[in-house]
Amino acid sequence: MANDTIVALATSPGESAIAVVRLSGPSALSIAARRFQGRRSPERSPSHRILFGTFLSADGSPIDTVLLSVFREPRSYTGEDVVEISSHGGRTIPRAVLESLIACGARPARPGEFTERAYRNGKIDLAQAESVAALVKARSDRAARAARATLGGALSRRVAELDRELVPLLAEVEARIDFPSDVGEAFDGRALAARCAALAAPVREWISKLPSARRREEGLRVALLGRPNVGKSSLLNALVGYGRAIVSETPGTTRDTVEESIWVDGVELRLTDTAGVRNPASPTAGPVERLGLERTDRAARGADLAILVFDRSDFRAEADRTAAALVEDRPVVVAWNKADLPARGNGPSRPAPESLGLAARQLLAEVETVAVRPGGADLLLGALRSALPHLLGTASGEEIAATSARQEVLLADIAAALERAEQGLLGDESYDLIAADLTDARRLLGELVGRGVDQDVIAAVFSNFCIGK
Ligand SMILES: Nc1nc2c(ncn2[C@@H]2O[C@H](COP(=O)(O)OP(=O)(O)O)[C@@H](O)[C@H]2O)c(=O)[nH]1
Ligand SMILES: [Mg+2]
Repeated sequence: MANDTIVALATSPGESAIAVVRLSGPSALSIAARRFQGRRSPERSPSHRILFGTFLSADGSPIDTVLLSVFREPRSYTGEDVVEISSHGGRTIPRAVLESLIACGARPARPGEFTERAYRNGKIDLAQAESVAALVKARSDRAARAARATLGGALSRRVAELDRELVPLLAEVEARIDFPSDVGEAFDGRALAARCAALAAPVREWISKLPSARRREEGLRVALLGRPNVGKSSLLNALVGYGRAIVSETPGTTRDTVEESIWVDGVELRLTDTAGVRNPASPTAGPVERLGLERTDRAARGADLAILVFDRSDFRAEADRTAAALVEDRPVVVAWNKADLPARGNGPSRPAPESLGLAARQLLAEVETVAVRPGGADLLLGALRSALPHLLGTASGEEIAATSARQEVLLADIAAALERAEQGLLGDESYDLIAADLTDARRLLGELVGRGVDQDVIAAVFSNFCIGK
């Protein structure tokens, strides 16, 4: 039911200094009033006020002292009456507040239901609603900034601009259908085709920027790869700054993949330490090792960037080349580790990257490291920092936000429709078909911001949210 009053914990559950329970709907103020004891009742409070008092359980016993914020419709997140109750955090108090409100008639909210109500009440369009999820998910400052811009209507404005240019174009083509003689020779198919191309170009450019926008939103996945015992786990620990992964002299200690994040220049790097790469057909490879290798493989395939680690003091052509092969065509930073040790044997201690099957364009940097020495991974950290613009694009002007999968498909379809119209105009196709393509492009543009989107799609968008948003 759209008109009931919903409630959810808006902050993440678990130990925290404070927690916020959010209530929205026509009875938000009256329900809150029945559980709140303070100098002023929420029902008599003006909008945008904070009340101090005691929150009561269903049996009237005090749960906690709280701050209660009152937002009256329509000046609230959802557009309805909203009450936010800030209590102490932790596992018990917020749950008790929630239960007390539910006992009083509020219904537990579905995922994304607050934002869905904001959308349905016309506070935001669908693109803005989707950016709320993106904003909360963002794993870099730039992604957060871009999502905030979308929330502020940047994407909606882009859509409106494209549409504004599309409308007269469509009108001209339609005029040709309706009154062919009126337009006559003045009708210039080539000029119109050029206008279609000029509309498709920014959409294509937009699409081309999405992969780096996606990386900014999700953070960079960085896999540490190399044969056993070269110092991958030690390097992860050095980067993270404490003993996260088990380091051992016994090769093959890391069987599972270990994930740890570091933030570099406002970007989350999601480091994955992997089991060393050995020949999986080796007779010594037991089932656990095989599993570890499968996970290594998966981490390598999912990585945006590989840190390929070699033991500079002990390069082993075959095993090290097997590890290098996992990198495939991904960007790579090579770490020549154990730079403190003298080279063993008499081969070259640092073979050329090309001899390892790495292409010059994928090799972002080569550095020497001493994972076990304080500061010994600083060069690696510096190389990662320098690699960021390459992987994430340089910041320039208005930041492109990662779109939802739904929007990405729409953008591709819009570009395709515009290009079909362009080709049609150049090929003297029937104006009905050209008009249909342009009409399609307009409809798809509208769908980007939620116009004419059917209920199932809207439900799917909000089901991806978490509860309380
Ligand atoms: N001398 C020296 N030893 C290192 C260095 N990095 C790692 N080690 C040692 O090499 C061994 C294997 O390291 P580990 O991080 O477990 O390697 P992994 O199998 O690649 O994860 C351990 O004994 C580490 O202390 C280094 O830069 N210099
Ligand atoms: Mg290890």
